[in-house]
Amino acid sequence: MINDEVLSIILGGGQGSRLYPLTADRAKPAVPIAGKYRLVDIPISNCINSDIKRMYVLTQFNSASLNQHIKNTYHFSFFSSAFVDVLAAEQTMHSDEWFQGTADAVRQSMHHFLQNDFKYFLILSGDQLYNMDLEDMIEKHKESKAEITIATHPVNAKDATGFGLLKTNEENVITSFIEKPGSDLLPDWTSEVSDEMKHEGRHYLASMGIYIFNRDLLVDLMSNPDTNDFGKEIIPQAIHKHKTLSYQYEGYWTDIGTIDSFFEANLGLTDDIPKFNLYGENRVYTRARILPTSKISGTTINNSVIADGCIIHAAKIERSVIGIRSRIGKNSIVQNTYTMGNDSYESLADMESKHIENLMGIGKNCFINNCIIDRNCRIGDNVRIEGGAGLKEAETDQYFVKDGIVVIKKGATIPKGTEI
Ligand code: ADQ
Ligand code: ADP
Repeated sequence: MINDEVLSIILGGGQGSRLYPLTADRAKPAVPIAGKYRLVDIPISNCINSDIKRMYVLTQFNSASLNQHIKNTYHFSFFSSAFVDVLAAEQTMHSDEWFQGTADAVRQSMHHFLQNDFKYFLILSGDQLYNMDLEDMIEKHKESKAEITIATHPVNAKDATGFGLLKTNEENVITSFIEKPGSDLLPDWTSEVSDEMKHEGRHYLASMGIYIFNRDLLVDLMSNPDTNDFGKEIIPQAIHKHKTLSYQYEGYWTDIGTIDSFFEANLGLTDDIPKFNLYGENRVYTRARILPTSKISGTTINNSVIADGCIIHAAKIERSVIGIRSRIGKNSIVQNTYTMGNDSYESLADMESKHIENLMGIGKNCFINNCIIDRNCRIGDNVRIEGGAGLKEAETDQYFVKDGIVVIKKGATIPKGTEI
């Protein structure tokens, strides 16, 4: 089934500076998460699970890994109108600049969207982890005859200042909206949330950055070239002129736009009962790679997830996410770590012909804690990486330290015996 009234636009990221260095040489939607997926698989899967199968992914720059991933993953029947297309910021007769903001990204791509037949724009953020029935949101939008609907989520005071906050009336129509207010404003701000949410300290209703717009309205709003951003300009201005509904969602939802939140969201998958459920009825789609099973020996594994195709001899793996085709050598201890794995396998013969000391992966006798290891890294034998709150921010060609997390850059080699 395809919902032929809805066209979905996935905002795939600005310059991705908050996720640097994971976005140093790939588009943000292509950042690998959860051992075998890419960020963009989350919004795309939410759409597919809701029968919305026409999607554009807007990204600031084209990257080979993003295009390959989309091309190799989302195949629809020849007879179907379904598609997932990547639109990168492009120079045109009218514009020679990168997207200036979320609304500008939509504006610059509007000529592509309007070639399709549809009634509603569904605008999604590309860096959030959640599983939501978008079809229900569209139904509520239609039933209430709203012109705009914003998905909203109750949050606590600590998180509130990072979001657009809103107030609603009894009919869930939005009456006020403020983008990322200062904390001095919070005491005077009251949102309509349930007693259960209040009990959890979640007093503020935040915009999830997920919007439905009636087609003609968005086309009209985009004709003002001075507005570049949904949260800062379009939404605060529109709520006073157009009926804007709040669609409240209380399930798990988290922003994964920073190194810290990205790290926590990944490691959260190792909890006894993870808040984001990969094992439910709703699938998260990704590339079907046809990898072999993982081979593990001599390893104590606790609260960890191990993707396909790994070869592991570690002593211990604890609270870690181990990505596809990972190798971990004897006696190594890996904890509180997300290692993204490798794009290909190397053999011992490769080591000789490429004149390299180590295969891609983690060597022998290593100790790795509080670390993100990007794809295709070589961590030599006897390396010790100890992230943690006390570790100062730092950057070298090989790694980057942020919020106590050591991020080993894509393809980096950490020589044997290194201590970080
Ligand atoms: P932010 O997440 O801070 O707030 P923004 O940085 O605009 O807003 O990002 C929204 C989405 O658009 C993200 O997926 C981002 O990667 C993407 N994006 C940003 N700039 C882009 C560009 N130039 N081209 C393409 N994509 C781009 C927004 C709302 C808040 C709301 C939060 C919820 O403004 O009101 O509370 O989302 O996370
Ligand atoms: P994804 O990018 O979705 O994770 P893969 O992990 O299968 O997909 O592949 C990533 C990249 O590595 C692709 O460019 C692929 O062509 C390349 N690759 C995969 N296997 C090999 C190999 N054995 N040798 C060289 N390159 C490979």
